[in-house]
Amino acid sequence: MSETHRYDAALAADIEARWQDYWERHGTYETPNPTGELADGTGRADRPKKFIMDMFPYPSGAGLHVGHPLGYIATDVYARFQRMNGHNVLHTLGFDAFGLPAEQYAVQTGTHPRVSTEANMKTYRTQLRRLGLGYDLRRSFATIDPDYYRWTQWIFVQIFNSWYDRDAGRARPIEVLVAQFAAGERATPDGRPWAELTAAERADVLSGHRLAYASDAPVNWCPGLGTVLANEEVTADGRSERGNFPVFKAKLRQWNMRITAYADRLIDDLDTVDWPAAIKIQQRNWIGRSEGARLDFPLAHAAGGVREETVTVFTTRQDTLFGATYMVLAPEHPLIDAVVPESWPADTRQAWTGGHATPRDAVAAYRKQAAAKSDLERQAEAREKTGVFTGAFAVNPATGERIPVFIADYVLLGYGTGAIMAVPAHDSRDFAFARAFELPMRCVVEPTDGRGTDPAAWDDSFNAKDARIVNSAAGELSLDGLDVASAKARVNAWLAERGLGEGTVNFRLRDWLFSRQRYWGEPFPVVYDEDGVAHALPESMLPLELPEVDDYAPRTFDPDDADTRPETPLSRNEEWVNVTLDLGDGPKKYRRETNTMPNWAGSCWYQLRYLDPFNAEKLVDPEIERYWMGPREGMPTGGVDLYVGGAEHAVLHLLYARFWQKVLFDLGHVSSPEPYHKLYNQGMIQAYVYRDSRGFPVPAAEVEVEEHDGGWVHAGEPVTRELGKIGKSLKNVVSPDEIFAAYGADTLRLYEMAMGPLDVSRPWETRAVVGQYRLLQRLWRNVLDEATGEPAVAEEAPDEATLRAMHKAIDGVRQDLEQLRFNTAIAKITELNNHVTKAGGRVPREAAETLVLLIAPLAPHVAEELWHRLGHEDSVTAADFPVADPAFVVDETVTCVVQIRGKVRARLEVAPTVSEADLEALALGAPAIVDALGGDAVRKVIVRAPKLVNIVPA
Ligand code: ANZ
Repeated sequence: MSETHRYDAALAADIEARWQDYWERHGTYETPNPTGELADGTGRADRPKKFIMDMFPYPSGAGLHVGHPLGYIATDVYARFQRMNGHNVLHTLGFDAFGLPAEQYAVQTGTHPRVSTEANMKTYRTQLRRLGLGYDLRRSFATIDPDYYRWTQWIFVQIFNSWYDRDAGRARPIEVLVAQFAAGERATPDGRPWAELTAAERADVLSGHRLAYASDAPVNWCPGLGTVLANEEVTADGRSERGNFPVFKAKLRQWNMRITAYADRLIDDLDTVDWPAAIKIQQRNWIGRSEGARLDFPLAHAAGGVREETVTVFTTRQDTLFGATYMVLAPEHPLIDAVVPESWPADTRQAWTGGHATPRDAVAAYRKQAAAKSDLERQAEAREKTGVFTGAFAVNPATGERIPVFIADYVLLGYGTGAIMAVPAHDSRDFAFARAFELPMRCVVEPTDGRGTDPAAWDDSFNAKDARIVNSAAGELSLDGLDVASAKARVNAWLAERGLGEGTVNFRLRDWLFSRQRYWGEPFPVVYDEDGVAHALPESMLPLELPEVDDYAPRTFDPDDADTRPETPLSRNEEWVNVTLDLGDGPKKYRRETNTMPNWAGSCWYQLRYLDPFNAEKLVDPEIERYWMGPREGMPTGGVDLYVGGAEHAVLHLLYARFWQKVLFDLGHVSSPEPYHKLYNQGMIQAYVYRDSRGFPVPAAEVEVEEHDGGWVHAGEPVTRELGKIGKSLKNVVSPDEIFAAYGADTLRLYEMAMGPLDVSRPWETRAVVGQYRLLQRLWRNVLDEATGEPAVAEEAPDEATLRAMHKAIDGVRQDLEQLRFNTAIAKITELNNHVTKAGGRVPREAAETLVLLIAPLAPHVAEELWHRLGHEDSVTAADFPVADPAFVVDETVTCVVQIRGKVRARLEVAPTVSEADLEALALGAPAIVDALGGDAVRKVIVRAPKLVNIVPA
């Protein structure tokens, strides 16, 4: 028998290449828009839409390994399924192509980052095509394309030119604010009329409101990378996420995005999107909304009496005000220098001074020590509490008591007001500090655990909030007997009456540090005039293209040298930096901004450009945007229908993209305030890592299993095995190319989808891939004659059992695909395939076609080929996904109880659809009933199909 039509790797490769060419030639995955350049006359844009998206990749030099495409295959299967369900499906993939690795490679090799990035993208495109991913390639782009980053820059300009109007609850054009200042509706910071302010002064005032602004704030400076970093890019232990270098706080003039203006909306709108609960929690925690109060503590003169200066604290426990027995300021707090006295006051305790002769010495020494620690280290609960007395006193506004003011590193400058009222009896950090520094404690919330009200006898603070306030009355303010919530409300009112403070909401979220000292990023569309005032470039000057430079290298420094300062590669190109431009008021000299945008910029809005990639007039046409992204039933804030990517982006990309989308929404450029309606986090494909006795990874491909004891050996030596990430450094990379060669893309797709539920991590096992290959081989043989390649199906209707198996599979696979349960869908297809194999003989055409249609989203090449050989002209991608006939899906029989005068006499197994007449006949004919009736006549039969028959004899 000739083997030429057997499904093997060579045949798979041939089929796959042919169909990939076919799809490309026919534009099979090209999706029409309702209007504009991509509109067509097919009417497909009248169908319901589905916008299905992956987090786009950064094209690295190593190409794809088998772990990368897990999510891409999943969205592709879902997209194909929805296409077959009659949806107009938008599915494409671009590249997030600015970023550090290309730049580092450029530095090492002298290759322009664009050149290496383009080459990497080419490899990716080849590999993605080889996987059979159905993308509308017309809509694909890279963030480094000037046509794309023109709009990234344009959005920056929109953000720069707007401010957050708290009264309106949204962003508005900056001209509205200027008009308010000019009309005197809004006072300038120093009260002078707007008209009297110089241009630079006005720019300064506006900068305090713009949603994109430059400021001299302490930022995360990473000498090892030569750039500043956003908070989200710094690890919990204060190092750079990339490269793991130390990060220091340094005061530098940098661009920021006022994302904090959106803190509330970023929290509230999480309720409208369909995201994994864990990601929502991470975003909520990152934004960190705390309700509390700000209140002022007056400082005291050494001799007694209050000074003019006050220290404002932020507290979430204003109800414990009477228990505040000292204060703590962050070591960097700006007020400190003004309050530190020349010498230690008389009532200074030895323990407070740190052994220093003067408060100034003590403060200076302590500041130095604190600067060397990361915020996280400083806040660690268990750490020994350190600090020093500043020599200054403040007055507790409720008790009138004089309380000492300390500096301690557990208070952070960047949170709240950078100062706290310390309530040692009810806060565990304060408790530890008070113990270490012999400071008084006062119990003001009555413990509910029987420990009594003397903190001196306690092991730790009492923090429970379901308790009553005690020891809290002085003057007009009494909180005694109130519960915590009422006491907070009472204190808020008292503070407001006296002008001492007010209830407020504080956020942990900081503004987004938006500039990097890099070459390979979007240039800022900003120039500075001779007064140093920043101007956004007009739209006609965009894109501002990245200039060619001789030296792309960021200047990096000794990673541990905190005193270094960054140097931007673009600043080395004087010709580009110094320009004469006409910004509307005649040609003038300007200096360009030489920072570039962070690599998050391009991914903040790419979903919008997929919609309308060729639009030269607008970011996106409003009608097209509404069609694909607009709010609709079940998704009040609109957005992409399905967005699949890794959970590691919880607070970076996913937060930034939501923020940009909201600004664009406020300014009227888009109709949906949320970018991604449904988010799904795929798990990771891991692979075994084998290590030798020194702990070094050995090439996984060369490891063998030892016969006798089942251990692993490499080059004759025993090695250990564990699961880890796939990567070069762990020597466990499996390239999809190997699997294509051994089995074909359809097998790889099936294997990745069958490995387990999509959202859990799973170990790659090359040996197990063959299982899915066999499924395809069996399916192939069930449809075709391997000798001739002709269809081998029976042109007759399937029998009852096969119909049931078919419709059950259809029903189950449909539900599974809808809910992204690809592994169980494959199990059901396998079951049906086994059923028809076992039935023997030729497979009825209807069953064969059902199998082909069910597997089409998962293994599209095989499905196309079989569909074609079964005699269909059109691509299987255009076929309808089968719909189950409920009659065949329900359980085969139900039990019917047959009674005589209400007594059970027989049980019958009947079809659930049995008719009343048939059921009556069945009951009367049942041997047990015939016996029981003993020939008596029947007066009445009551039938309740399919479960009950009651017979009443005469
Ligand atoms: C008095 C108090 C009494 C506090 C008490 C807590 C318990 P969250 O919930 O995270 O917002 N705090 C305020 N600013 C701080 C800073 N810059 N560095 C370190 N700690 C700071 O925490 C708010 C609480 O953390 C505030 O409430 C303050 O301590 C402290 F029984 O004030 B509390």
